[in-house]
Amino acid sequence: MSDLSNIAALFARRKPGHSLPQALYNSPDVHEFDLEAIFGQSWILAGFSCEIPKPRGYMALTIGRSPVVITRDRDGALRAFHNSCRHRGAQVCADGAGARSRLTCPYHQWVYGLDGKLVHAANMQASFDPGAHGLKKIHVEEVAGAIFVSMADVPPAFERFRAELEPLLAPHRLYNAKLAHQNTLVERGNWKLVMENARECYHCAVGHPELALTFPIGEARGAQFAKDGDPRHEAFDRRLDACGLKKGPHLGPWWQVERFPLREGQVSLTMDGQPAVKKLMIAGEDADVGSLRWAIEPHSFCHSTADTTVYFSAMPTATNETIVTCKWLVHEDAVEGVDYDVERLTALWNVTNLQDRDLVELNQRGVNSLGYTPGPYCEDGESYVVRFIDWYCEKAQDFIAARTGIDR
Ligand code: 3BY
Ligand code: FES
Ligand code: FE
Repeated sequence: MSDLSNIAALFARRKPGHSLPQALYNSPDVHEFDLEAIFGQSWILAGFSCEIPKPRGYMALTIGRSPVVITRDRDGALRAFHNSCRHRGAQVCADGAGARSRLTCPYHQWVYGLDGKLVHAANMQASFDPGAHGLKKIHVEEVAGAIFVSMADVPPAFERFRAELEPLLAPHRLYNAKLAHQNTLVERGNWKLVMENARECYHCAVGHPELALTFPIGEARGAQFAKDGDPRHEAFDRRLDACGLKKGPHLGPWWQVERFPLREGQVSLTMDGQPAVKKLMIAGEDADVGSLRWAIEPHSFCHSTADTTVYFSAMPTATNETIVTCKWLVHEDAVEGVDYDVERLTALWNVTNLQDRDLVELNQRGVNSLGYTPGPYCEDGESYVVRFIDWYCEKAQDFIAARTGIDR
């Protein structure tokens, strides 16, 4: 990593309540720093339990430039590893998911068990110790059918997050879900611009005419979905009580979990506001339960409506390039073409993500300008952006302080 004192100076210059100094959005050194200090030190929502079925499932993904693999053995236990061969480092499993009983490196065919142990390495000398060359473990946690991994030696404390997410997410029965569709978008923008855009709806009324039908864009300021005394919310609360669904909100240092009502008469985040899947994920017949928004710093948000859960994840791939992955989960018994249609299921987020990509790219082009000056966030409409940026700066400065003693 480059000289941390240069990066510390950038954070020292930032003005609270304002967008970041230019170099934090477009310097290659900061990109490298973010991969290690942020993506290397956080919990990442890797995907869902249903993507790694028992027995012998695996899922591989790349976090920044670190391939990781998550496995589930016959015993049902989840394990996660750096997906880098202990021979000469090749990526063992290509990104994606599937069923395998062994992980074989394509380069020289070293073979690993799903527990990460090296079980075969052809023609190695007698002095070679296979026991010392297993895949390197990383941390993994499972909450209500969602899988989180962390590459940190000591990851952020997880138990409060689990306790807050579990009771709200469990009724969506993600353990009984299947991945109906996933896709990716390459955005020519720094990951922080992608996330700033994803954390506000200040742009939504003009930027997302389709989303505006269902999403309460005027209210989406942050934790202020819940309004005491608002009759709509009181009716919503009664409805949730009747279904046994909890609302939150729970705001943690790196998460937000909250169920909120959609716009009047709308029951799902779809083009027409109606459910996209006939077989609901929650128990019962009532689909009018709003959306559970659960968002994790640094990279993701999900919306769980009665019929589907949609996942959005932003991964930095270069200083000014981010890959956005979107996944849609439906009930495992829902039949494509009968209970749902992929085009209808995915249409709203596809159009929204493309609109957001254009906004991110124009933001990056202007941020690159010789004329760029950090500007003030809207305290009301961009409160979750402020939260994200404050979290980012604090995490970065803690990382720098722990390694150099440079305090903010
Ligand atoms: O965090 C969210 O909910 C995303 C989705 C739509 C707009 N944005 C604020
Ligand atoms: Fe994996 Fe050689 S790098 S077997
Ligand atoms: Fe948007």
